[in-house]
Amino acid sequence: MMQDAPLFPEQASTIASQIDNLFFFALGIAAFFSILIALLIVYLGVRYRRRHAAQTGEAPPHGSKAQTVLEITWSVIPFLILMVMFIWGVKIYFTAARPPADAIQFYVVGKQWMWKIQHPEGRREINEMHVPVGRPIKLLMTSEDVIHSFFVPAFRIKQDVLPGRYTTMWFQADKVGTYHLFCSQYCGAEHAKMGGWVVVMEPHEYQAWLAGEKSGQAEFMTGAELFAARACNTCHRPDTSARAPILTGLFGRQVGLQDGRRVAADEAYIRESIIEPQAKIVSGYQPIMPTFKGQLTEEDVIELINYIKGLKAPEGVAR
Ligand code: HEC
Ligand SMILES: [Cu+2]
Repeated sequence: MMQDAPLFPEQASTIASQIDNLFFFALGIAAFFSILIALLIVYLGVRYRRRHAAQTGEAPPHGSKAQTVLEITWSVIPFLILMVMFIWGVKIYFTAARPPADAIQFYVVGKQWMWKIQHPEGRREINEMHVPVGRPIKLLMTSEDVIHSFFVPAFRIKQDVLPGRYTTMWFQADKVGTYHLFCSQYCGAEHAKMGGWVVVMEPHEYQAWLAGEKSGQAEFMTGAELFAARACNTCHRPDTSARAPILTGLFGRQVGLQDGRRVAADEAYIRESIIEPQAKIVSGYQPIMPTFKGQLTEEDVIELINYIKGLKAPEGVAR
């Protein structure tokens, strides 16, 4: 309805209209009470104005039943209105915070001053993100330097991107088109230029795009190449766990630690195992793994995580 209003971005994701409805509800309530109060101020000012010089104010009657009823009314009604907003907001927040299980996972690395995107199939892009329409997309995001924030107004999603940590966000675009992407945390001199486009395509066009020309793709090492180049494979062997744990089937498993804790091997755990190996020692092993802090870019780390995720145990083989 407000497509043409310049301040009102297009709705292009499944959650956009839900967020807008809540926004307009809150705006409507605020406008209704602001106008009501403004009119009452004027009306009561005139109605109870001082009519002659000797007139003094009258104290309101205390403890009357009418007064008690009035006070309860003006407390309970706003309370109920706020509870409606609260419960409605929590419902939307829960949806927005939990990616569906079948979401396709993309990686995003923020860097002064660009967005680097990586597709699950390994395809990389800068300041452009091609996605299929009608599919839930999960973003696993981190920053190479300072705090950035990934913001797509048309999808009504925004999430800070932090150095040294993974944050996630998800969306499902429901309209083919090209939508603006911004960084919404001031991140240095060229912050204003840090943005790009999300290109939403029909699934078959997306497949064609993925398969299409790879020119302009910068050369980079894949996870498997990094695993060998960084000599991870001298300790982590697929056949023996003598020096280091076998990484096959690690992703998604529970890992027992030396101090008795058990942790889930998710992306954040694998990242920490590479950058800060001493933080969590796997039970039964010595802390001999060297740190790779400062030696790998966040994109390298993502490549390695992707590689390790792909090391699936063959059927029926217990680790
Ligand atoms: C010097 C031998 C050595 C090298 C080189 C090494 N690691 Fe390790 N790694 C270990 C040992 C020992 C452990 C178990 C003790 C610990 O948690 O630190 C481990 C633990 C891990 C874990 C956690 C495994 C689990 O079962 O929870 C991951 C993931 C990992 N390494 C990845 C890597 C990657 C990726 C590289 C290369 C960039 C690498 N390692 C290089 C020895 C090594
Ligand atoms: Cu930024």
